Amino acid sequence: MDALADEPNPPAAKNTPTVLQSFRTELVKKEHDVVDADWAGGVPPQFGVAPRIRVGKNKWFNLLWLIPIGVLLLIVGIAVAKGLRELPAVQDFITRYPGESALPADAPVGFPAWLGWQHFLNAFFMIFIIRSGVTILADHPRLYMTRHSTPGKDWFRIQKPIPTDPLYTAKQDSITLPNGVGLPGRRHSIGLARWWHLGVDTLWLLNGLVFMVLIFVTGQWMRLIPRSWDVIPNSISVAIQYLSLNWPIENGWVNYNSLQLIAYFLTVFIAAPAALITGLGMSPALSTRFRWISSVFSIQIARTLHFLVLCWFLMFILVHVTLVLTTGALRNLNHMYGARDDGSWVGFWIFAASLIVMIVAWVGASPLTYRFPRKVQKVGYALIGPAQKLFEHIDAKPGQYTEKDISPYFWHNGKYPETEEYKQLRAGNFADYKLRINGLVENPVELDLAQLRGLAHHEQITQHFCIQGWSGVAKWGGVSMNTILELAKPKPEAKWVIFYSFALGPDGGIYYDAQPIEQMHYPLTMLAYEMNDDDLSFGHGAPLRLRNEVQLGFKLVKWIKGIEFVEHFSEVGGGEGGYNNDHEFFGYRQSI
Ligand SMILES: Nc1nc2c(c(=O)[nH]1)N[C@H]1C(S)=C(S)[C@@H](COP(=O)(O)O)O[C@H]1N2
Ligand SMILES: [Mo]
Repeated sequence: MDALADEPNPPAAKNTPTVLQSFRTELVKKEHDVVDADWAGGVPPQFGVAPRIRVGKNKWFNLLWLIPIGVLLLIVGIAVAKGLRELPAVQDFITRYPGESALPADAPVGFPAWLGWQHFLNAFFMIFIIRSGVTILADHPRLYMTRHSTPGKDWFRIQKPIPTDPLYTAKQDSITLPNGVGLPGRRHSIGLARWWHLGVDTLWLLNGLVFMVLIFVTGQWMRLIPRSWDVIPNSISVAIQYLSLNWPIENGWVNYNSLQLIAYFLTVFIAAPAALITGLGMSPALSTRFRWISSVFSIQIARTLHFLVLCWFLMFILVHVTLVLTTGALRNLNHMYGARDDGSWVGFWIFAASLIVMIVAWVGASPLTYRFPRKVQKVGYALIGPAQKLFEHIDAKPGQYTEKDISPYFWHNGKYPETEEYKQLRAGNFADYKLRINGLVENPVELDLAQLRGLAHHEQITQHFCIQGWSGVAKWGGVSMNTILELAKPKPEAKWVIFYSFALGPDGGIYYDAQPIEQMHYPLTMLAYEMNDDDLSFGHGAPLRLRNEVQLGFKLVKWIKGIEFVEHFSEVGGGEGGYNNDHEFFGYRQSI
């Protein structure tokens, strides 16, 4: 079928010198090799506020108040528990439920050395995962309960309320983290943070998998999974004993007390898998494929739960470390670090050595990331890239929503076009606009807006996933990329498609992005000139923008002026497959 059958004005003469001209010369080739003061166009630091949660409609509760409130509750709790222990009924209860649930006779005693290694690696990986995770949160420092990231509807924020400027961008909203907290922590360093987060995640999950296999092979699982309901009264008994400051007898080498058992069980079998599932719940490709799950368990719910899992881990680490050190530190350290049950200093020294390794890694991670960002990008991609590639092959077709799902507010993002070329086109209502399509195609063409509108109209209601964490559903109208392919006829060598923008990126040079040609055939890949039944606005990319629903938002180039088919993106710009990849170390496959 001829895609231009109904087209009154045939496309402009082909093979003229302009239609063949590439936009590559407008890219800035200079690659960043360090992260310094010019990072992200010299974006100045901007600090957020202490964490706040919403109470009621417009009141915000500063979570720092939890510290004095917690101390107060602890004091009250101690007083109550001490009082309770005077009561004969409570004393009988504690005698009946001293705090441990019986283990089967064949349960293993003590801790093997592999467990100590796993415990160390787990803690070591968690340092990077937590710090880079907080950096990712800092890039959109708000949490929501629905898929719409509507200003004023956030339930949690570490940033001031959103200003009223209608063109305020999500990038403007990002915050800097104090040194040593984030990884790397600088404002809008999400590209590098994601390599740390997703890269180390794979190591952490691998370590967890080995752990799961080994505990079931060796019988250690019996010590981690409650086997009888008496863990409930036993854990209440333990809680009273701890709170009354008359602590239960330590028997960790053989059996955990019930409170400890429940805490470990929840951490290993609930929190850790929940971290993985809620993390995947934020993936554009998976959410699009499994839209029926994503309808309920939207990216924002996933993000909120992912954050609550973090809170659980932080609380667990605090209580766990405190109790290990206050309930017979030397013996406890021997258990986990020395695989022995005595009062010697062996475990302590191994622990001290491991602590030094962790501190050095903690202190060195951000400076090394700023010094060798390209290496972080490469290693991160080596670790998580295969999964990202796999999810790209997922069918995006199910990812459509209905009119009633359209978000009341859709964030703006990126750097607006300020060039003379664009200003003039806009002033003339884009009458002189031409989309230039060339490269490895049989039929290089230039299309003006009337011609684009004359092509088969395609509409979709889909969800946008910004790398920073906000999301929104909108209706897009325009031309399917399939129609464009039919028209331009890519040659067999064309494997990647480059989209060029009128807008410059923060470091100069025009914004661009490379997409695999395979995805240009996906049913939800299109060029949009309409949004929510209106002409595409300036802020959202007028006159033309890309939609590809298996990818994150930054790949969806706005203010498109040209499309070039190439063999490989390494020929273009800094060679990393996109503006953000060249300049801010993002990845070129962003299905998760
Ligand atoms: N030319 C250009 N396109 C761009 C950007 C940009 O900075 N320049 N930002 C991207 C990012 S990070 C996102 S999330 C989406 C935002 O689209 P919106 O402003 O319509 O929400 O546009 C993408 N396209
Ligand atoms: Mo984005």
